[in-house]
Amino acid sequence: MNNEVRYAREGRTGVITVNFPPVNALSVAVRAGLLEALEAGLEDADAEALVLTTAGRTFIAGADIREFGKPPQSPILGDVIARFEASPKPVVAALHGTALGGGLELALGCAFRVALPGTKLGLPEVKLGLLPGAGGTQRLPRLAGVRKALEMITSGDPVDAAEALELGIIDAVMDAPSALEAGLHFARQVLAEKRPVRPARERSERIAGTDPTLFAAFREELGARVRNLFSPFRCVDAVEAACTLPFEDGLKRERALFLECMASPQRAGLIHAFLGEREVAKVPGLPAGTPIRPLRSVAVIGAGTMGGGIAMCFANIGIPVTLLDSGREALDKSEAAIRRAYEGMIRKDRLTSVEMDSRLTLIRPALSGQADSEQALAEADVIVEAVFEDLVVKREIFARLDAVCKPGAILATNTSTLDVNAIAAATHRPQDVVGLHFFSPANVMRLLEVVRAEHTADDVLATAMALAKRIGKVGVPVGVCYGFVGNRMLHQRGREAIALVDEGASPQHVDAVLTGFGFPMGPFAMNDLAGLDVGWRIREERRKAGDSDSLPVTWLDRLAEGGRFGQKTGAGVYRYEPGGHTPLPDPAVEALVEEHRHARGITPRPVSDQEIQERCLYAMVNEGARILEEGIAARPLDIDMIWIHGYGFPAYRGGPMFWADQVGLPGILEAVRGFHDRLGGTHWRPAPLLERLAAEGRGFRDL
Ligand code: 3H9
Repeated sequence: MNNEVRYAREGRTGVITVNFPPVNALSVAVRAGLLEALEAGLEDADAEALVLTTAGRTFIAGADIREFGKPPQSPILGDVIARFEASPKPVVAALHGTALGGGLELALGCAFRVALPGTKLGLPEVKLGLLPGAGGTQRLPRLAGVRKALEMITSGDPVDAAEALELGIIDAVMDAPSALEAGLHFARQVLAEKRPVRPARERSERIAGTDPTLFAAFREELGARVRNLFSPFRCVDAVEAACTLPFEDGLKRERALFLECMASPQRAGLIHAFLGEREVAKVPGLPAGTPIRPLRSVAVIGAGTMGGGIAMCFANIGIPVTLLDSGREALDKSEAAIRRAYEGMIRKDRLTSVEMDSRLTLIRPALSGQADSEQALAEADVIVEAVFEDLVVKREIFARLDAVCKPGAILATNTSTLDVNAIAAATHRPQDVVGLHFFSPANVMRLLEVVRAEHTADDVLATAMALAKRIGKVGVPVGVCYGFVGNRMLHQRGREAIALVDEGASPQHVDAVLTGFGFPMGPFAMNDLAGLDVGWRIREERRKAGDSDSLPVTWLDRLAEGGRFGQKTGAGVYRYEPGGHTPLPDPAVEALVEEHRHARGITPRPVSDQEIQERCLYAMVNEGARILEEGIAARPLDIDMIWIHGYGFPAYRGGPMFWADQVGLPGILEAVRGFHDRLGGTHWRPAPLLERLAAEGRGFRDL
């Protein structure tokens, strides 16, 4: 027997224990160990029943993701499960923590399932671009019914033990000191009652007579939600096979569909996104055991939309926050906005009113300069400054924080563009200063760029990364430069989007190509949502500062000058019905664009979908390569996580740098060179890193 799976006996019950930290994933060693342990249990004459359990914090969380993409090794999971299902001795799967994917599939192959309260059970394969490939699509509908199985398998969302019991997925929920004890107790009952075993494969009552039109209707529903995805539709095909084919044939169909998903680029992208989200927290060069500073109370300076959203992030995890502003009106408005946001969550069943009340009591508005707000600043472990983008104002605030805050407090700025080194230099403790760049709405968006300035101490960076995790964000470390990583790349995409319209495309054409690529929104619809005034002010500032990368005045600036600020004014690049959010093409914008072209002597030409996609996305990839060269992002995956979690880059494409590797760097380089020759501009000059990797036949993945 191997180290990962052990067999022992407790009274009349044999116990198979999987011990493969961190999540008992079904690696090849675990699969082999399971078969050996089962064999030992069947040969053990004194064992009349068997319990399958796991060590550590969770039951089996699925197949071992790290084996995907490599040739499959025997024994395959489906065969292991078949052996458990055929066991002449009843096997009780004892579940705790999470029973997911292949882990739940193995449990479904056991004679009985018992779970501790709070256990989560699910088939999340679809979130990795896969489908349950070890019988889950065949056994779950037989236990839980077809509609519920379709919902669980295509959403990937788990159910808790109580619901699983109600649905018939498990046989009991037991409040025992451990899953093992629950399993042993249940096994004793089975033996005492001589309870008959009815394997899932033999149960057909819940699938018999399924209305065949259910599947077409379900596909249609899915089409509206996840039109670009491959695996959810294969999940439906597999569940349909459970209802139309004999069990063994259904398994074969499931396996074939699983292999199709495994071979799809979406699977590769989604697994890169899954692993990347975890990898990004491990900051290169930051020792694993770096101490973390305390996080017991927070002060947020500036009660605008950002400040309010940031305060909510901390209140949501039970940390008291003082929200400071120099104006009473701003504080009142912010309080009302925070309440409205929580009420919205209640309406969507994501929060109870009791939870809302306790969160609201944790957020304490305070007028700056008053004794109570000074005291809150003096006592806070972390202070997040979120006032408007003005370096002089921010430096004044940091100088004051330096005078008021306790030693060791972390002084964070939420700037999206300004130089964090210059802000840190306004204090005598630059080691305690870090950038925390939240994205709007701060309480919703998962990305947090953690800006490491020149003197930021290791433990401050480590604390900022830990803080991101605690408030449910994906923290990504970045260096100091204009716009950091996300906005710097966005600037390049925006430049191309505007220029494409100058040359003849319509805004809706540009948006349609990028939503077709998988973004939830095109660049212009996004501008309208964020407010055209925001980008306009930034472009004006950059022009005034003589920034070499600034854009000339464009039709987009003209729209903002005319008071079209986007959704909030009912008109921007698009027009909106009163109170509506659907972007509608506006002839007034067409006329303005036409006028702008005329003034610049441009004759509009047809622009292809391919050109739109390449110019918008290759401009980002080229800039991403520069960002890597400069060390502003340490790894390509950091850029990928920023774009997936902050800008809606489709996770199934893995992020811009992962996607670029899949497209092929030589082809991208050739196109970039072509754009440079045709359009000019330093931004189209190929990044040396892109040139080097393409010449060496390597990809960003090899860095
Ligand atoms: C499948 O089962 C296919 C089958 O149908 C068919 C086969 C034929 N494998 O998330 P955490 C690592 S597909 C390998 O931070 P948490 C993870 O990378 C699978 N490693 O912890 C991390 O590593 P590190 C279906 C895995 O407590 C560490 O464990 N199953 C796997 O926040 C801790 O992870 C799933 O999709 C894995 N399967 O959450 C479940 N899972 O420490 C995916 C995790 O080096 N997993 N790791 O960074 C999860 O949803 C969460 O990890 C879980 C724990 C809820 C279990």
